[in-house]
Amino acid sequence: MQPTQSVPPEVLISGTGLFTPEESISNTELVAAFDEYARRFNGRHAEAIAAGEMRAMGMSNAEFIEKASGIKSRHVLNKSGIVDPDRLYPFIAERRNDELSVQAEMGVKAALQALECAGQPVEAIDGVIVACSNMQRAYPAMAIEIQQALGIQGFAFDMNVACSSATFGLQVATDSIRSGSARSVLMVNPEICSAHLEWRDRDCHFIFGDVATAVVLQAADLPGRTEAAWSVLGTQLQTRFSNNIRNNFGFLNRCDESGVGARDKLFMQEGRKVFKEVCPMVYEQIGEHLQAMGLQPAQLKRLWLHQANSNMNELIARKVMGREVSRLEAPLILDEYANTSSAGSIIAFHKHRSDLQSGDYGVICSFGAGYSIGSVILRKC
Ligand code: CO8
Repeated sequence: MQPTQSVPPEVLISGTGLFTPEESISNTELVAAFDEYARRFNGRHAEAIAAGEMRAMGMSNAEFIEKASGIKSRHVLNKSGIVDPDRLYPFIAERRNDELSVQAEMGVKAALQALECAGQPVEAIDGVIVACSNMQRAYPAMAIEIQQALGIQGFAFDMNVACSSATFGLQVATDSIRSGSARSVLMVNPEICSAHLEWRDRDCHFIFGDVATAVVLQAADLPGRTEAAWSVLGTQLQTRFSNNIRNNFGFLNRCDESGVGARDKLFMQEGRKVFKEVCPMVYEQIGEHLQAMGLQPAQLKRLWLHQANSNMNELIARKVMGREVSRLEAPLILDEYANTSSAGSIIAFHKHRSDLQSGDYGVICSFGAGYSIGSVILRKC
């Protein structure tokens, strides 16, 4: 008997979901709270500042923020704590172990929308991946909690590749379906960036927001609402170590009391260096990835890019396409959401794909800490 050769199934993205927190902070509100904090700080330390023993805190500026980053506002789980000049970080109450955790709750909201969009019953899902920058606890995995909350069988696990978690998650899900270890996978990106941002540092206090996104991937021959789905043609991942975006928070912290509460236990970056070093890596990767798939940049109808900085996205899109690129072709969502780490490119895909036609090509591309870059080339079914 001839051995049968199994052909890996075509993998589709058949649904996406988005949970947006109700509360939002404009640049003006954020700057007012920061400046008040800075004035009080400078007042408390007036003598030391006058004696040259301490540097006065500089004021923030809403125009600078919008010009340097493109960000106008950010959605957050809790606004009152962040805009309180005596605090400048969110209030997020602890929950009992028998309650759904905050991160799982926002993930479930996005996941339900994605399942509805895909027309998939929970029984059809074989695996759940939570892919995001920071987990609210070490274990058990948030993905397993979401799996239980939704009544999904099979497996679930968490993974973290910072801002590139979602594209890396898309590759893992695609590979699982191609290899036959799952027929359908739910990938969720619940990002609570507000809890690991230093809102008292003017260099970065404007950068992040909170959100959750979810994506359903499935084998093309599974039933569902696949007529508006996107075929995953290829995924490409790249990592290169850098200290330019770093957060040293972790379980080893208590083993050396001298570092507890120090600045490096929250998000830190060398923004200029990141901008300069990451942009070429991204546009070169997208170019190489397209070439490997036998595609020309001119065939790309949309670039759903990571949402960290509008100037960065304009540069990357221009270099990929070899011409100026419109906001329609490379949509921006960071003006309203700020940087939502792994969720940014997925929000762009969620909100800006319905006008595209059957056979159109697009790329989801993330980039960030690690450094880590992921590109996912799609064709509309
Ligand atoms: N108001 C007024 N002035 C300011 C402010 C402010 N808020 N902030 C800085 N300035 C001043 C600076 O002090 C500086 O003054 P001087 O020239 O006197 O020294 C001047 O403005 C210029 O500052 P910068 O050089 O820092 O300004 P840039 O033009 O470089 O803009 C950006 C800063 C917007 C941060 C920009 O560099 C940028 O966006 N870089 C790319 C960042 C990026 O892509 N990072 C990757 C994403 S992060 C990630 O991967 C996720 C990690 C995990 C999630 C963590 C969640 C918390």
